Amino acid sequence: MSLLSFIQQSRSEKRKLLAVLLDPEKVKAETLPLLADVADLLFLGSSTGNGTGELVRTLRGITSKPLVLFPGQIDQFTEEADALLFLSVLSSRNPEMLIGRQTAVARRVKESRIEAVPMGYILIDGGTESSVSKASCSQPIAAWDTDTIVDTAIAAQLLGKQLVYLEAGSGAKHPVSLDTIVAVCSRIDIPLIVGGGIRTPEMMRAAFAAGADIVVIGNHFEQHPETALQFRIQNQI
Ligand code: 1GP
Repeated sequence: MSLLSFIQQSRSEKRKLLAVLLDPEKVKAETLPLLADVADLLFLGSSTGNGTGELVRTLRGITSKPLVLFPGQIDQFTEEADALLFLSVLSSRNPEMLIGRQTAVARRVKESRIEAVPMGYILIDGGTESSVSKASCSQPIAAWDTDTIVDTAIAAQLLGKQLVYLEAGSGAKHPVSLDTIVAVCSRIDIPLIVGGGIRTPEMMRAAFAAGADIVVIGNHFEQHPETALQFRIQNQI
């Protein structure tokens, strides 16, 4: 089954999904079996750095869960993964992040036949300068500016994106607010991903209850992999 069909089917069955974000340069190999067990999806990537190909090969020996590239850089592309979040940073006004980097890698992606899922990526201020903000040389949308966040998400859908990702930034002090999640998901018809600064099962469940279809957790599991089982989704909220 394709990644998009899996996400859409889960949504129609009201099944929420936990995506564990693995940074190839930071993840500890001994934590992978547990994290892969708890996750519904494994996102691979980071704002900088490389090593996704090797991580995909390691994970193939551990899990059959979908391995999804969530790249911060073009050189993180590997056709060995199952799917690629082909994202455009719609909160940015930097053309490199809107179309430049996508153009640079487009031919390789097309020729690889990997499933590329068009995604609108919306960076929201999480109270710290995020590495994605630095790496993309673009400003996040202010957390209070719900109208702009919602309008950007609607624009994503109208542009043909299949997913919207509300990102507070890795290690954000403040995750995307529940009010923002409610406002966005009441106005778009495509699946919603939320990530950045989610550190407890309660925060994860609250994001789901507000309307997120997928919650992404990275930083917390890097620091406290031993807590992963507490996040297992019992389907459901
Ligand atoms: C970052 O949204 C993801 O791109 C996950 O954020 O690392 O804070 O969990 P955290």
